[in-house]
Amino acid sequence: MFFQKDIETMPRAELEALQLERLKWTVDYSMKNIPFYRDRFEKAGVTADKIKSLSDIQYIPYTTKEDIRDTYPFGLFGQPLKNIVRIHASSGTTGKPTVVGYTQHDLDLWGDCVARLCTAVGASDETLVQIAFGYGLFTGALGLHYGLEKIGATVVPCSSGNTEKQLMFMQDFKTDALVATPSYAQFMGETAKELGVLDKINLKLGLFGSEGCTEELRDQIEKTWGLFATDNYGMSELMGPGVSGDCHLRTGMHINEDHFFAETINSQTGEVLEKGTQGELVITTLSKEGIPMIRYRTKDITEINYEPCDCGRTFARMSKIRGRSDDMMKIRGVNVFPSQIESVLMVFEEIAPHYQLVLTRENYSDSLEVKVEISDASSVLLEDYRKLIDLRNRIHHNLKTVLGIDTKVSLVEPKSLERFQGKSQRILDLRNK
Ligand code: DLL
Repeated sequence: MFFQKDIETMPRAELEALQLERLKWTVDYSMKNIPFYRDRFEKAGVTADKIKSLSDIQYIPYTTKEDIRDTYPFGLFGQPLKNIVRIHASSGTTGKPTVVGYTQHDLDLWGDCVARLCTAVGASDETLVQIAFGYGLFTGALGLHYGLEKIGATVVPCSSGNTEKQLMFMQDFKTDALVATPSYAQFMGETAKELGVLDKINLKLGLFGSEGCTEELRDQIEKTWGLFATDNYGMSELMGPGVSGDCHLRTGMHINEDHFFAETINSQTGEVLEKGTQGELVITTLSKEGIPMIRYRTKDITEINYEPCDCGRTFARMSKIRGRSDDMMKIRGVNVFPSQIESVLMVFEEIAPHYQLVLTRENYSDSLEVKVEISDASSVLLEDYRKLIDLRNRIHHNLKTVLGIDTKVSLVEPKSLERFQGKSQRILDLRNK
């Protein structure tokens, strides 16, 4: 199913010609309207006229989150506030949030991009969908909200939290689809089980995103709910959700390439990588007016597949996010991503999909403790010391095989680790404490 079939299945040569035209427009527009870009491009000798092919993008400097912070709040806006109709912001853990603005034109495009991705996984005007992302400055809720309304779905803006009420609506409204972070979807499933209402709910589709979710965790969520779980990627700086998402075949997330140009780079050296190579995703917006982003370093690690998809879309597909270059933990010289740990943990039936990674430093040496929750169903294990030790040893062994380093595995009681209604925060870094 398509929302804008002509665009989504455009032959690649045509698509690339469109991208080139829009790239030139974006560079020209940004130079004319945004002093930050004008200064940068003048220094680098960049003008729209000099861009003759898409690969010429390599001569344009990168933009980073620090650039947005340094120009806080509106310094990168391409339009006066009179023409900005919406502002969102992402809550940074350090310093000022990053603030983004949208013109009406941007909001229309945003709605189209989200509508395409929701349609690609089977949402339609027959779908009743509950949005359990937090409404507010976060782009997730309103982004999905307007995209789903655009396809005529019946949208219930529940926001996050109030889990029991959400479960009641799911039963009473016969809700078909859920929009949430994967961790909150899993938590809602656990609560539904506890309340004995799981089999009274008939969710068919999960539109998940905004945080990493390994295939193993996705399988667990599907098993709990009996739904079809899909992954959606985006970030506020680029628009919000709607940058890329699964189609029904789930062989990678289709990038809305008529509005976003994607590259991968070596995050250490900044060198552009061969197409298809795993690296840090760099995105250039091609149509945005409110806050165009040129060669924005996302810090998210992925690889892009340019082969056409069996679904008929010609838009390239990016893999699930493998991690963030700044989430990568360097432990005694070894690079470790939380997603690797999650994949190992999820295959153990005795544990719940809840874990925490605690980093400490002693005598200049880093240690990683992996705290894992015993699942409710396996709580009998807590009475059997020998079995617990055996489970812990098996987890430790598998982690060592995959990561190549020793970790300390601690099994903790059911429901003792914190639950998240928004993005989960699983790393506790105490190394500088
Ligand atoms: O999370 C936008 C969004 C909302 C996307 C709802 C999808 C669904 P930010 O709050 O700015 O925006 O966070 C962006 O979240 O750089 C990634 O590290 C992470 N992220 C987003 N989607 C995914 C995903 C929204 N599907 C940051 N898988 C990004 C893994 C994701 N990580």
